[in-house]
Order: sequence, then C-alpha cells, then structure tokens
Amino acid sequence: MDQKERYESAKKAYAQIGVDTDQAIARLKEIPVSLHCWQGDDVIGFDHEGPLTGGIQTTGNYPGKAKTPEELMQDMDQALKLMPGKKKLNLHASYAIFEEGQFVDRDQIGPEHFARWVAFAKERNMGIDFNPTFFSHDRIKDGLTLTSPDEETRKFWIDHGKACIRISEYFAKETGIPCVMNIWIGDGFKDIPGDRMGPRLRYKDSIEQILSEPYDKNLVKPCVESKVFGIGVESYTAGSAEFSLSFAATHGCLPLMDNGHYHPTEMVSDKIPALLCFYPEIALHITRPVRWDSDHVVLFDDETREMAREIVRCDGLDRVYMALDYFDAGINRVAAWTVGFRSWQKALLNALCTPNEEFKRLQDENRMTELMMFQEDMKLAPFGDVWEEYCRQCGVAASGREWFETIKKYEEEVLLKR
Ligand code: RNT
Ligand code: ZN
Repeated sequence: MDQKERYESAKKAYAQIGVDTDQAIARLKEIPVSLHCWQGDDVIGFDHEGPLTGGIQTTGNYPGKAKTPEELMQDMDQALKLMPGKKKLNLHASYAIFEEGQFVDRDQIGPEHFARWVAFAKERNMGIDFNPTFFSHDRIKDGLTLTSPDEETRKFWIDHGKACIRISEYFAKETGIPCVMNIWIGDGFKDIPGDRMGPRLRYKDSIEQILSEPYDKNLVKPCVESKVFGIGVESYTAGSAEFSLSFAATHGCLPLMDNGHYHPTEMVSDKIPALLCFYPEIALHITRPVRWDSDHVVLFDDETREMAREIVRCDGLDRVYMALDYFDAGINRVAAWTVGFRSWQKALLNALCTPNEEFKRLQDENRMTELMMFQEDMKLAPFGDVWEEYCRQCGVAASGREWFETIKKYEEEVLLKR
C-alpha cells in the first residue's frame, strides 16, 4: 500500500469509532505551539558572560551550540523546517540583541533590542511569547530577585519586569498576535528558612508593581509559573504552587504549569481540567522531567499524551497556551528542538483522534470495564498513518530517519564548523 492508501484505510478504521481524521488534521494545523529559543544555546542568551543560574541546569557539551543571534536564528530556522504545524516564537529577555556599543542592563531594555526577533517572527508568520529573565545575572543578590529584602535589588528586578511588559505589548502589536508573558523566578533557599512568608509577601508586591505598568489585557497575557524546588534551593521556593495559583486567581493573570515542577507522582494532566474549571485561560510549559526537573526533550510518552488529551477533552484548545520548555546540551540541539516539537504535535493529533465523547459516555454509564478495554484498544489504532498524512500535508517528512538526514548534513556543514 502506498501512503495515500494507508491513510484512506486508517481514516475508515477511525470513522468506525466515530473519529473524523480529516477534521483532526485540519484542527491541528490551527493550533499554535510556542517554540523556546533557549534550547539552541543552553539557556545563555546574549546579554551576559556568566553561567546559567537560578536553580536550573543544562548538562552535556555537544558541539555546535549557537553563540550569536545569527547562529541561533539559523539553527532555529533549520529546526522549523522539519516541524509540522503552527509555531509561535518564545523568547527570554536575555536574548536581547544589542548593536555595537548599545548595551543596556535588564531594567533598561526596550523594543529596539528585539526588532530583529520581530522581523524573524514576522517573516515566518509567527507570534511571539516573552519571559523576563530573573536568572543568570550579577544583580541577583544572595540568590534573590523579586523577593530580595534589599530594596535596590528588588527595584531593579521590578523595573525589568515592567520593561518586559512594554516589550510584550510591542510584540503583540507588531505581530497582531497576543503575547504570553511568563514570570518565573528561582528565588528560594537551600536550607530551612527562618521566614517563609516574608519573601512571598515581597514577591506578591513585586508582581503587583510589575503589573501596574499599563498594558492592553487583550494583547499581553501575564502568567506566573510555580515550582516546587530548584538545584541549590531544595528547601524552599517563594513561587510555590499555592502561591502562584492564588496570585493568578486574585490578580486576573494566568497560572502557568510546567510539568517538571511538581512532586514526581503529581500529574499535570490531572491539574489541567481542575484549573479549567476556574480560569478562563491557562498556560503550560511542556517538558520531560526525569527524576527531577531535568528538562529532557519531550517525547510521545504516556503523560505527554495524557496532557494533550485533557486539553482536547476539556475543549480547551483555545484556552490553553502551550509552550515547550526543555534544554538538553548533550545531543544535537536542532534535533532536540525538532523531536520535542514533533512529539507534542503527535500528542495533540493523537488526542484529536481519540473518541472522547464515547469514552465520556462509557464513564457516565459506569461501564468502566468497557472503558478500560476501549482505551487499551485505542493504543493500537493506526495512528501512524494519520501522522504520516498530517506531515505530508504540512510538507515535512513523517519519519525521523528521513528528516534526520537533513540534521546530519546541517551538523557537518554548519554546526561542526563553529
Ligand atoms: C525553570 C522554569 C522556566 C525556565 C525557562 C528558561 O525551572 O521551567 O520556565 O525553564 O524560563
Ligand atoms: Zn518552565
């Protein structure tokens, strides 16, 4: 059978269980997923010399990492060409581009330092999401930013947050697509704190001051990302789950869940429907935690599938902002981007090809044995043929072995020559 015949046969098989694969493919093409620039250079950026701090870590030393804006854009472009689907660009403030002699500190950055990124995104029809960078910087005092008891330090970081609101609005205006602006800080303590509430009250006040910067709520969507712990801040983080959720709920901003930021048996797939009962919109960082917040490349694994399934089941595709967040420095970085993005695309397509209505009915009628059986059956549905068709329609290779040839060539001709 050729590809077309295989798809026709899969389409029939899915139709028998009430799934319209043509519709699933068409829907997926409209869903934007945010691609993080920071996989390309191990979360370094262009505004500092120092190492990555803030309780996050990249491991590995694979050759060829991007060191300049040109290299990062070139690498990302290569990755984008191998991915099906609609993309959005996700930038960190540390990726500001300063022309010769134009350097300013993070509290002073403005739209002009991101003009080249806007041009990059516009040429590729992408919106832009943004993140203030509260890590990897010498104005971090004793590991603290927005929670610092030192008012000068705290003010510096509040001003950074405000600058980022202005830049986010600029992105939205330029691209015509709302900008999701995510606040995450690594502030916390390695050992048992003497005051847990003080830093949280300062954090609350700091975000309130940041959000007091005027902005159009339809254009900028501020989020607060929670975290259970970080490297070096094992005992306490100010931005815990309860803090972030409560802040978002009481301040009209979005909670952002990163699935590497919870205790290992807590599942974000289960938290998505809980939050969607209350919040009009939520945001996600999709990653793969291996034993800790290790930020391995996203795969088409059980929890990834389940997260996508919950978004689709809850009819949440227009209410959930999806962004990838991982950084592996131990493998080819262009391939890391590509595999992770494609994995989330697979998860979404798989979710759209799931007989969700039928599953709900079985549950509501308490036919749990059948539900279990049917869910197991679905694991062997001819999903690969639908994926192949989706990739064909998007003009990218369906099989990894095929697109990997491009990566190998790019590595030889570009990455290894750096
Ligand atoms: C860190 C958070 C945060 C970062 C990025 C670089 O644990 O997940 O989102 O990964 O902002
Ligand atoms: Zn994250």
